[in-house]
Amino acid sequence: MRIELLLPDSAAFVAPPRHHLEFSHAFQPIVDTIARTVFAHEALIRGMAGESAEKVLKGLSYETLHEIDRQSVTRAVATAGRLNMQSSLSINSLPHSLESSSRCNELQAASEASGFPLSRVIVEVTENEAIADISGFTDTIAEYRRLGVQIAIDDFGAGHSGLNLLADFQPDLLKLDMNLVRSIHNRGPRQAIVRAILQVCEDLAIEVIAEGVESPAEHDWFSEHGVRLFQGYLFAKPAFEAMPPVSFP
Ligand code: G
Ligand code: MN
Repeated sequence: MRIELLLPDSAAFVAPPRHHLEFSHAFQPIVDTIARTVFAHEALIRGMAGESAEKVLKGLSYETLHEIDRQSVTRAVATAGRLNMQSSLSINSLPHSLESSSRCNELQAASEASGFPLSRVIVEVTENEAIADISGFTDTIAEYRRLGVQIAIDDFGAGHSGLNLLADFQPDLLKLDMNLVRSIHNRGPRQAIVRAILQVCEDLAIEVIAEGVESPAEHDWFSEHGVRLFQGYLFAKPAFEAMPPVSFP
């Protein structure tokens, strides 16, 4: 289902007031272990005292969740600018809250105000939500791509659509769900599935990020299979309103 925004043709249109919601972000590095650089930081929603996203978002209405989601993108860009972040910035978003041109305008305005360029913004969406209306979704994504924003599919392999999604939509990046990553080095069936995903991504020129890497053995397996981008406690935990130090393997 697409949310259609009906804009009046008069120039006197005034946007509804937006109340300020109390939340901030922690940032977790996504590292390139070949170049030994920080490729991006993922912005993760936190309470003002660092509370978990789960705690902040629990029990909120659909409308409030979307309002948080919308403010999350612009606020993360503002914080990245303030932190003088030199890497890319990866931000989670619900596909439905991306769908309006005012969102693109807000993102552009946040980028200009903070000095953080849109060419270093990545929007992460989860495959389940993305696939609900694929043609509406690809139209929306085209707008973001025109601004230079890159798109990642988050938690890939955790939902039900899996590889099907890639037939209709090719993201710039694909984040392999941590359940596929966990103990990959001694799980035959996981290895078979992941090898197939890696092959598809190579054929479609999609960069893969292995998420939730906790052990050197997990990193080594992926590294031997051509993956160079990683996120996980092995390298760095998320840090509240800060860019944490990274330990490279
Ligand atoms: O859904 P998404 O992939 O955006 O969420 C990332 C979540 O995974 C964050 O809450 C982050 O704190 C958590 N996370 C990041 N790295 C690791 C890890 O190595 N292990 C575990 N268990 N969780 C992780
Ligand atoms: Mn994510």
